[in-house]
Amino acid sequence: MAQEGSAGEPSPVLVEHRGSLTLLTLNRPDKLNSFNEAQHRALKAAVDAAAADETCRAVIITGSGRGFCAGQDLSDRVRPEGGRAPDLGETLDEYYNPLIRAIRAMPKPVIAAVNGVAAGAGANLALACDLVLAARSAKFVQAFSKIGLIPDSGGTWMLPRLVGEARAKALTMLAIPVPAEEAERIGMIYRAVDDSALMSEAIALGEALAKAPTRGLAETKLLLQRAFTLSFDQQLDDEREAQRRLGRSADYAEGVRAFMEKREATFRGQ
Ligand code: LHQ
Repeated sequence: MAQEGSAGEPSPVLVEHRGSLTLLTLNRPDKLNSFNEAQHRALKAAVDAAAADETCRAVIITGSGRGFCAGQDLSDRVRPEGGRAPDLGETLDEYYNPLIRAIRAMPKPVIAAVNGVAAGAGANLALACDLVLAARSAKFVQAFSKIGLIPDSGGTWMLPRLVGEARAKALTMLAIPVPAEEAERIGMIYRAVDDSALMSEAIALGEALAKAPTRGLAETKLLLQRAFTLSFDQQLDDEREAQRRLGRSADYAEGVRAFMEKREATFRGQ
């Protein structure tokens, strides 16, 4: 088990390798792990490294302290009366959009273990992950409308798909905090769990996924994500091509052999 970022200045993202599972912990607890530049750069680098690392077959993103992530660090963003307006589009192009795209494109499952409040881009970072587990005390807040912004980091795309347009409009326009259990009930997240069980449940899920046929999971992830933008016919064609690729994989051969031999399969992610 390797722990990086423990020497000198505390690293804004801790990276821990647990066999084939990589655990990324946002680490600015005094600021509820809100994003400054350093945390952005560190998380993006860690996500890219996990994507490229063939020994990594599942990723967990969580937060240290009592929050998951409070979105942009607004203390960096105070503009004096009459000061020059910032270009927030540049911020999205440089930081948030590449991060969200990297998570959605990563060819392995990404779990969000939401340990506390997830607000603004922090909520949408969690929703960009493939499986969201949240502690019962956690809540999700689309806080953007309180400061005159739109729900970025994919929020306007994800939310109507997850919870329907009517709820998405209410949650975003009114910035209503959604407790974890309600988030589960309305289909915004996978599951709410007891606070004390969050990390053990997330790690158990991550370890199970890290032993699964990784290539099949990656194809499943990408097919499900694209399903909303393709026609049924296009989707059937894409399923055929994915199945063609997977039919040639070692994990498929092992899965069928193991089934016929009535034993547990050993998948290698190949
Ligand atoms: C914070 C923050 C924070 C700094 C809590 N910044 N310090 C993209 C493009 C570019 C620019 C703009 O943004 C974006 C994307 C975005 O994410 S926009 C949305 C930004 N986020 C927010 O508006 C959320 C602001 N935070 C809150 O509404 C509350 O803090 C939440 C609901 C997250 C938690 O409430 P509480 O549990 O009551 O905690 P608290 O408010 O007391 O916060 C604890 C500390 O954390 C506090 O500092 P202090 O020194 O007083 O203890 C806060 O100031 C600090 N903090 N969020 N985003």
